[in-house]
Amino acid sequence: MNLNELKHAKLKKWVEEAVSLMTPDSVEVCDGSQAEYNRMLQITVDGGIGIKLNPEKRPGCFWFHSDPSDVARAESRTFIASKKKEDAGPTNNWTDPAELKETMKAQYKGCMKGRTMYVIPFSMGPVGSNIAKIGVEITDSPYVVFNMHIMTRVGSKVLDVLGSDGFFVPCLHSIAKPLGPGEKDTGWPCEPDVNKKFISHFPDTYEIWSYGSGYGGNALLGKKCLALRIASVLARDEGWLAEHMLILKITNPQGKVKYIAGALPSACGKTNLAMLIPTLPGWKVETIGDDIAWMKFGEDGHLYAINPEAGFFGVAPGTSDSSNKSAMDSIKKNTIFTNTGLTEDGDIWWEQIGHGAPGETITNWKGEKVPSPKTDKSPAGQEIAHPNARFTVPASQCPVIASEWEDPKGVPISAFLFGGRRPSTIPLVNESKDWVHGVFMGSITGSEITAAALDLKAGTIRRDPFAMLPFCGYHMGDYFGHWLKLGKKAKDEGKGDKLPKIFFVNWFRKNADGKFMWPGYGENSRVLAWMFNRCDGADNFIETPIGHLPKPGSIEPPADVSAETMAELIKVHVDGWKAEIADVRENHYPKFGDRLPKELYSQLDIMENGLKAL
Ligand code: GTP
Ligand code: SPV
Ligand code: MN
Repeated sequence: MNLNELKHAKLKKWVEEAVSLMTPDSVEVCDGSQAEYNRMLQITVDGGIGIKLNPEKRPGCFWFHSDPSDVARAESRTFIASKKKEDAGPTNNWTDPAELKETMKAQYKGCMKGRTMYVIPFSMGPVGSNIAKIGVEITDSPYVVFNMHIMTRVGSKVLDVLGSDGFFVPCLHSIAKPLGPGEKDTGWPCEPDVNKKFISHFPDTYEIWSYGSGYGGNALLGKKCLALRIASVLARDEGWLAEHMLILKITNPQGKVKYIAGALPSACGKTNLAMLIPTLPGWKVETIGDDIAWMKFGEDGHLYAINPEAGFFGVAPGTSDSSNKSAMDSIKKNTIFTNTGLTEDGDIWWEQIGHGAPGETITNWKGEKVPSPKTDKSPAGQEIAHPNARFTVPASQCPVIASEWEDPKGVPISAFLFGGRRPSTIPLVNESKDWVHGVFMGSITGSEITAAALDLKAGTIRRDPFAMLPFCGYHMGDYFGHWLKLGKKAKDEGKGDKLPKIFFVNWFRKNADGKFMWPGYGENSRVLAWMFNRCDGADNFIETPIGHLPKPGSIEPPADVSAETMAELIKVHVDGWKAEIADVRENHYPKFGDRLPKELYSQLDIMENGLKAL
């Protein structure tokens, strides 16, 4: 399709302005077809950036490795440029939007020379769903085009829904690597100077401008930029929720179904939980989504969730037949691998894949040939796959995708879970006493930093409220207020009993030897079953100052977990909680100033008093 065929005047004008600023050699409007997908892949293969994997091992699969500057989200280069600084809040990088646009325009000038500009109309959510939203991404990266094909719903059908005046989020992207006459790419094209990369959001005008990165959430702008940072602002303005949550369907042995949405920070287990294979006999888990949930209250008072995405952009290292068989089965074909290892026989490999690699040598994520690993482990710092190596795969290829995953009305949520990587204090599972207490617990959630962010020190604990720290497009204090407001509204309308219950989980407690105390993965079904039964009113809990903990014996420990360890996992660690409260009081809550809802400070007092009485 060419530009003149665009019926939407505002869209056409925006694209024309981008063309005159970025001066690409040509412009293409994407139609979302298979032929287009194949053609984009071929461009990257012909350009020497992508490698087609052995079709006998991985049919339809391709391997890429990126630049060392471009392997994860760049949080320090991510900006929330609201008109007023205070609207971005203390957890976001703020810059004046007018100044930022000037700076970025100077960089965008001529940045697509020698390349094609692709205009990608996409829908986040089933096309036409009343929870879905439309975005249009402009990019000069064919890699972005085929990844967007997988991750979102792309093409002419989206333009049909958009009509001549529908709402869309403009998403401007360039890898920032213009080509001179006859010049060709010599590797992964991007701006290698991290300080020149920009991932910018303009919440007052619902716009996204990204420059210099071709990787993941920095470049596939439907994902974190639109579906979380801009969508969280839309959700605040329109009264719904845009969250960093997986959505799973769970069926008990009696055939009863519930849907659970769960927020865990990046690389803390959402994809794994969404595809979990229960070790508990008779239980079944199916996937609706693995990273993002958009939720609106229905007329009946239930909260309905859709997965706005159409694919998974999953962490590769650690994924194996024993940890996540469904993910391994999903990625057997038609998958894009980025920054994994590449074996001599044209297949992929990563740490903890469950086996060594064939042959004498293997290509690591930097593109270097190194000795082939005989086991599935590598010394720290010498990983073959980058710790944030990822696969991009259509959700429809997941063997446990729920049949209703594309239902435009969404699925009714019975429970939320929040969690993070906490080596101490935080119990295996804990139910909040009520909605306000749940919001309080969400607001104080912390986690060890993982490799999913470029410029942070992995391993240190930071507060990551609702797993939204890098993804909330406005003041976090107001975000907590938004959650409280939705709960209050439901109660005022007499629909409080329809609100999802709120739980906290921690699969990552460690013992004195630094070993995980809980086996995790499929064994997490024991915790999901406990939550499921709580939602049905089971008397399986005890009241404590931190919330409802499992009654001893109400969660049968897995074979390799002793009774003592189990008791340790579900008890109140008074000293740890006291330290937690002190840290929240001194370091966390004061950041939000008077935008922190008063109810949350009261919750801190209530918990502190309760702990004193123990
Ligand atoms: P993002 O895509 O970055 O948002 O990550 P995610 O939350 O989907 O995390 P994912 O499921 O990809 O898991 C990340 C890492 O955590 C992988 O290396 C997993 O093997 C590991 N992991 C997942 N679940 C568990 C668990 O229950 N226990 C332990 N110990 N590790 C887990
Ligand atoms: C995350 O970091 O939470 C991801 C990967 O899901 S990215 O899309 O790069 O943000
Ligand atoms: Mn994520």
